[in-house]
Amino acid sequence: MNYLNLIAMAVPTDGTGFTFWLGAMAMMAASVFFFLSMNSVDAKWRTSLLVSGLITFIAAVHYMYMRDAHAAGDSTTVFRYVDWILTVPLMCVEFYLILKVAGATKSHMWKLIGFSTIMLVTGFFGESGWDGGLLNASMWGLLSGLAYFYIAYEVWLGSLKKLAEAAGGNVLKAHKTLCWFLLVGWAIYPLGYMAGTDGWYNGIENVLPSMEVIYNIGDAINKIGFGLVVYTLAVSKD
Ligand SMILES: *C/C=C(C)/C=C/C=C(C)/C=C/C1=C(C)CCCC1(C)C
Repeated sequence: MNYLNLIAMAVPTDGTGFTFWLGAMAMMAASVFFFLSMNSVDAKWRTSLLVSGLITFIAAVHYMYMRDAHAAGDSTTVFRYVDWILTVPLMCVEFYLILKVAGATKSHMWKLIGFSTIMLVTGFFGESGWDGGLLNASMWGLLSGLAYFYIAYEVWLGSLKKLAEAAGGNVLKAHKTLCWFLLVGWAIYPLGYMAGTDGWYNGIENVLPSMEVIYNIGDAINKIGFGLVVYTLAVSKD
């Protein structure tokens, strides 16, 4: 039986499978939208829209693989983390492009990329059960969380905040939006991690949706939602 038949059978009974299917479609549609919008905005925003489209395009491809893996009953962890290790640094590039007008430098960008890489690699070790002794899932999750907090700190209260405040106006507004995506949007992921791994937080999976569904919601908000914020910025006349 081919995957298409499997999916057709799974959709009515497998809500998680359906969110992969919906995710793939939404990411594809968003990519087309961002790419086609590039020509109708001011030149200074074109790269940002291009990056938004690349992020959702890379995700769309991985969602198709994850959809099929899930339908076949296989793990999606590797596809998930390959997707993130490509798209999260691109999101850091996006943050940098938005704050560049305020004076953000390449070194800010590399710092964000560096810490987000640490965040993802430690998360991957936790999910793949690497070590399992002292370095169990909750320990890896803690290390990953520290890297995440550092990123949030740097953008919310650190040097990037000072730059945005000095710039004022639309840049400051864009910075505020970015801050909330980082604090609320990115915080969806550790919830998914806790729902899908073992640790002091065991039992949380009883009150939360599954890890996969939580990650899919997070990706929709952060990849498509954030791209739409960039689009709104790009078409607004200042
Ligand atoms: C498009 C994909 C995005 C924006 C992915 C973001 C992922 C995270 C912010 C993941 C964070 C994690 C923690 C803070 C702790 C537990 C392990 C992770 C990797 C799920």
